[in-house]
Amino acid sequence: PKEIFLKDYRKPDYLFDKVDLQFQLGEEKTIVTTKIVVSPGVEGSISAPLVLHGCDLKLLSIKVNGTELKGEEYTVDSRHLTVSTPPAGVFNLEIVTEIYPQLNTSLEGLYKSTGNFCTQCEAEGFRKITYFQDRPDVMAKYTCRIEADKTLYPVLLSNGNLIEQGDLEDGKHFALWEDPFKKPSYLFALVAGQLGCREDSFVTCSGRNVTLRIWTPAQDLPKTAHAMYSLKAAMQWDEEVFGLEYDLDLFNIVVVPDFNMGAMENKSLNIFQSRLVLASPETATDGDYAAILGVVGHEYFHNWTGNRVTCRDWFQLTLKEGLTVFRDQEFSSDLGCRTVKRIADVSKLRIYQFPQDAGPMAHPIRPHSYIKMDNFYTVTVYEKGAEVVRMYKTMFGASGFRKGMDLYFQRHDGQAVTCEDFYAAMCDANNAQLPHFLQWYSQAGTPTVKVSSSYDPSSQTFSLKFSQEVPPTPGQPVKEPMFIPVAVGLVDSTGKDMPLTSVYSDGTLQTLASDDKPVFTTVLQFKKEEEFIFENIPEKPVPSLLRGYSAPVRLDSDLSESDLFFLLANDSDEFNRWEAGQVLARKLMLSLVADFQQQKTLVLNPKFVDGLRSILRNTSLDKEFIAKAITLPGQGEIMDMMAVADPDAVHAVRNFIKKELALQLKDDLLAAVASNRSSEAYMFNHNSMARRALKNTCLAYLASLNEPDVTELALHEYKTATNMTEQFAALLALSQNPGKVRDDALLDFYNQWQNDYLVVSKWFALQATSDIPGNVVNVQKLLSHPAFDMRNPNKVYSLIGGFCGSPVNFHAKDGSGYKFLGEVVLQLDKINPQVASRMVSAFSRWRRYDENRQALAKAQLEMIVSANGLSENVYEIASKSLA
Ligand code: HT7
Ligand code: ZN
Repeated sequence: PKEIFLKDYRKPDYLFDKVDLQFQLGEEKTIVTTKIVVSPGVEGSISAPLVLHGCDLKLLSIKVNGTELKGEEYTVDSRHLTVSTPPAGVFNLEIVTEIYPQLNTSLEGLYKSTGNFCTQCEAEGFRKITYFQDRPDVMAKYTCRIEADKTLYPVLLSNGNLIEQGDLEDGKHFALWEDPFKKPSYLFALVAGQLGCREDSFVTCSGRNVTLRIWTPAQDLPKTAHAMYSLKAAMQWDEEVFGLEYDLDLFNIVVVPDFNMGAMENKSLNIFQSRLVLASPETATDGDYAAILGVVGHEYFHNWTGNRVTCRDWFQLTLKEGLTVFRDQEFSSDLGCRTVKRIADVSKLRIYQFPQDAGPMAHPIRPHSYIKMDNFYTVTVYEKGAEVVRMYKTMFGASGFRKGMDLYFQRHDGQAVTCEDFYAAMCDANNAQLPHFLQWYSQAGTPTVKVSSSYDPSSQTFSLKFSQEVPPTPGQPVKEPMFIPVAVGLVDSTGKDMPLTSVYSDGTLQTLASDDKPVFTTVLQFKKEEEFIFENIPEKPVPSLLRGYSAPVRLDSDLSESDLFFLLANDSDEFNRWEAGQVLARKLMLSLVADFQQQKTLVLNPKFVDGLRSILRNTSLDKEFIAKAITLPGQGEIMDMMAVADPDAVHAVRNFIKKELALQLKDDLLAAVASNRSSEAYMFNHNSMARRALKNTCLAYLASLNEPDVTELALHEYKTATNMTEQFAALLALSQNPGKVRDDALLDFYNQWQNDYLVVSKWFALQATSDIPGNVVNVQKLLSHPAFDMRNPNKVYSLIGGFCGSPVNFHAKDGSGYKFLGEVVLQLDKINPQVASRMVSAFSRWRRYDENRQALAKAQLEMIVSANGLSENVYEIASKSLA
């Protein structure tokens, strides 16, 4: 397979000014006629051949300026169509291809999902529809005419405005769509099928009335209310926070059950997988509701960050994804609770991105090379990318960030640009120069920031010394220091923030505040080793470092255990309050893991129990914050901190702490469950969700005791629940312990929800992620459950992805988990390479385990790499994992 490099980027030889597409949709075949107005590119030489991408296409004809090309005038291979000597100047190209959407299980290009036609063109799916320069820097205005059977496909949608529709012979009809905005091919979309719509409208800040439609099979329409609410909230928010207004009179969202990722931001025709639109209190959890809000917002925000200003090439993906994730995070924060959202986002980064950054697939947020671009839609590009955008805001403040955004749109509307263009807009708008900051785009690996502190009572100064280390990653053995913004506050002995007046570093004194404008948190920016000395500090403070998680780094500070307990109880920065508890928990878990490995009796530090008890009893704290603060770090996080990851020891220790806490805090936990019951109708607002989160977290602790009274309690919660959030949490609590109660509850749940495929997916996920011993056998059985379907990515992610996320069973000593995944990957690869390669990623950190496990996982990877007909998607991940 061919590796593609960022350094080899060249502008396209030809420009496409106008693209007219015509689709004749049929049951056996679809005919696509593509008419393109082609002109020479800025750097293209006149005699350059015109090379078009194409994949799985049957070419029926090709004409230039109306004349059919002869065989010797073009060549076709499995990936390209090349016109050897195109005419000089502007010319018309017409290509007719035949495609077979009904056989397309890869879910890229044009395919069928439950009888309806739909498309997915990002990243390189358009080339499965027609021959094209399928790259994001080729931007054109499109029209799209769709012809199809009127009974089978009454709804015909594409991008832009509907300009004509009507009936044709033989029971067919047509629709003609025109998109007035230039766009790259990856934003093209088409949908045809039997769909109903929920319609609403939004009046933009300039007074334009926009029609909003959410399309779904008619029976699901009642479940689209929350998505519509989310869309309108997003439109409002983008106007208020960024001054960005929607630019067309129509915005469509279409729901499909079969979709490789979450959703897609096609211009004015977003396509979503069902899970991220459909919700009712009875069938969707608070987590689902929150995800819908975030993803509907995310796709809508792409209209400006991605569509109006797009990427020059796919290496720049983080330009649109990192920025748009940052925007959706801020949107959700503003509509909910900022601290809780920040905790959730940072946890996601630590649980998923840190391991990627420390493994064989580590790559910078802007990768240097790829074999299959699909493999780089990663937590690094998305979530770490969002953290990099967040650092601009941390450094320049909200108004400086807004100025940078304004300049970015002013300079680049309608263009395909690079990460440097975004950086330049931010710096220029703020009259700043931050050359080292660009390292964040090119260096992989999570930096570790070391901090040591000292207080000098005689001079009343407090010093913080920083140093950093960026670990080696594949292809990058040596790193340059990064530019890191660290938000800092100093907490006095009463728990209050000290006013920060001035700070020395590098021989310069910086005044931070005046008497009438006190400052309690400041952002220290450092590159290499640096010391910062705060003046006028009357007593020894406890430093609160990296407030709000101001940079995506691992922090290694010299804070003592008692400092951490103090911050857990007092820090005004709620994120750092949570963080102090997590640092304590991580230290505690690691030391108990060592005890477990040495077969010592496990004893839980009573101070930790006391710390969590006071959090649980603190009525002034937000309830969801409490739920998060009493939740232990995940098994993966702890394994990541070990020289050799030991899933059995980490699992045993986490369970031990959970049970011990449940035992010692039982009364408080019972009280929290009782006082957080409510008979109110389901509401999607922070207070109601926080109440449910706290109740469910406490119930899970209690059920871990596996005692008759708590089992009774969990059963009661299960039976009396009136919404999925509480019903599912109770089921989860009950299913912690193997036995009849668990089996009965799982069966009861399935019987109740068997006709709702989204709820059934949750049922698969719950069983797949279970840590009950020997769970691989159950998961294996579920593969042949009638409700499971290997062609539906959502079900695959629930069952197979879920299983790989349960360390103790996936990493079973006997290799049964690895064998299971190895077999499934090969099966899946034949159906859907993108999904198969996501699954094979679970093997990538095999070197982190003991020798026995390493050998077992490696054998599976070798088996996969040597399989006949393996996709490039899976090959790239598996071979890089073995390298
Ligand atoms: N921009 C969208 C990416 C996407 C995608 C990429 C590869 C294969 C399938 C895909 N479906 C959607 C989603 C987003 O980030 O908004
Ligand atoms: Zn996106």
